[in-house]
Amino acid sequence: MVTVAAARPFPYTFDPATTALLVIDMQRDFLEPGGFGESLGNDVGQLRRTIAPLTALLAGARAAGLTVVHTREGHLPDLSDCPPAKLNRGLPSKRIGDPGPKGRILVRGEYGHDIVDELTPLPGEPVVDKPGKGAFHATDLDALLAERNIHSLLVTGVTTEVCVHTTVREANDRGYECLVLADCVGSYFPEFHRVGLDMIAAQGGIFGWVADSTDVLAVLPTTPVLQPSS
Ligand code: TIU
Repeated sequence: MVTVAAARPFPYTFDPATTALLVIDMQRDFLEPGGFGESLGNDVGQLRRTIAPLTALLAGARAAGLTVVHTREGHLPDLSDCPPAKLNRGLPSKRIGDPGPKGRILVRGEYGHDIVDELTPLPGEPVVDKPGKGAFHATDLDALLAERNIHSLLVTGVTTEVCVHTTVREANDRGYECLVLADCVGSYFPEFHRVGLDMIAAQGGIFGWVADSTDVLAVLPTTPVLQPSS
């Protein structure tokens, strides 16, 4: 067991062998111009500060032998898995499925839907495609984690108050202990980011814990932990 002493609201203890690094929706559609994020009127540059610390954390997690799981938000080409309420919500300049400079917006298989080059998954790392904001909704994430005996999640990705928050709430209700890495999650709205993190750690850690990635890197083993046999 290792402990992140600086976590708030109190130290976070985890067993690296039963912990996964969850990387949520680090897709070009959210982080680069011409995608879904920009079509909603957002400044995608706000999210890019997460890439460098997340690259370092990913390297540390891989060296420690942690399970690494990536997610991507997106839809089938015929949009049959996109509820009309989601398709029509907001006043986007382009809607989900419309053609854009990086391919059809938020559609699986398109260039913009995939993960940014800096954080490309390694072969063997699960990539969970999700139609919703939460990573557990309509996916096999819970089964995939159970199969690997995962009980704790180091949560990273975008955006803090949307897909990260939804996923942390889902995970908390399913019994996972979530540590959200403040510098590895990002929002188009700095104030939502700050308050979103405060919400997680408030009330004695109502949804989980919050810390910086350097606090985790300082305690991660530098050689691979043995994965429990499955
Ligand atoms: N719009 C926004 O902030 N986020 C999303 O639509 N999806 C994710 O957070 N991944």
